Amino acid sequence: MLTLYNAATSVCSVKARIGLAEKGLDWEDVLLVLPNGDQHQPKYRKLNPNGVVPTLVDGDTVVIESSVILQYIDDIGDGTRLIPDDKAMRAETLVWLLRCLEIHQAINTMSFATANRDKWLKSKTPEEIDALIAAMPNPRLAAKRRDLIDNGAASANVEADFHVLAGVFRDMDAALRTRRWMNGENFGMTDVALLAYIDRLDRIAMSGLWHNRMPRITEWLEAGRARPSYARAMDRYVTAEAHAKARAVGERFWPEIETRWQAFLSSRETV
Ligand SMILES: N[C@@H](CCC(=O)N[C@@H](CS)C(=O)NCC(=O)O)C(=O)O
Repeated sequence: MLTLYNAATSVCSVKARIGLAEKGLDWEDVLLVLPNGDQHQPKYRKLNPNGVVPTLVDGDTVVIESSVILQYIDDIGDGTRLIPDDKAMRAETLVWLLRCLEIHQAINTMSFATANRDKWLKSKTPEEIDALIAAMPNPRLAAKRRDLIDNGAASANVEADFHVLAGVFRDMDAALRTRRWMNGENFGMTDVALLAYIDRLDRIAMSGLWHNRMPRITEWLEAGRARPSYARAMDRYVTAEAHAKARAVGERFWPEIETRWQAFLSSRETV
């Protein structure tokens, strides 16, 4: 039996769960509570020295990094291959899997500049926040987390990650103009890899980043959400009430993000 160390609402965990469900694989969950710092417990850090979820354990094999986990489960599962056979499409897919590292960081920035920051500031003492940040093993990511907690949507990280997101939306829109899914006529690895990230932005009320200019991305998101794998990966982990709460919090921050996003788009147009 596969064991997935993951967290209920974590985007990378949802991504791994969608992949497992698409492949028709069974797994057992070990659910970590990230705001409690479970990811920094020594026993978990032996599995994942980066102190992040998800981690997949298959017997003696420990696999970290959500995009690598997707490739691993594609290799062990019997179901339809997620990675395309076509060489060009496969190369494109691998580039998307590499891009996921920065895409995840951009989604993390948008979450911690808004809804997650709000939650932390309301539920934790400054000392608890300091301790959680100090426990992060990567000093660069810890400095970013500090900046987002201190500065919220005004953080320079928000603008930097607008560049990443703008490129993602541009390339998704271009691909979806020519085909039904990111992987072609069939749902595949790139779709699995991207769904949880775009889903998160929408869940925290930020679909305005793309929707008016690129409605195809919303159509793709809705089609992905309609798949049984999405329900399997999401429904038993996140309640409708929790989704509604995340959206309501996100809506409070959207006007500020939207103002910065529009300024960012205008500045690009004038370059
Ligand atoms: N590149 C990693 C990123 C993993 C990651 O950062 N996961 C987040 C949740 S989506 C996490 O565990 N955060 C814990 C923390 O920030 O302390 C992957 O794709 O697996």
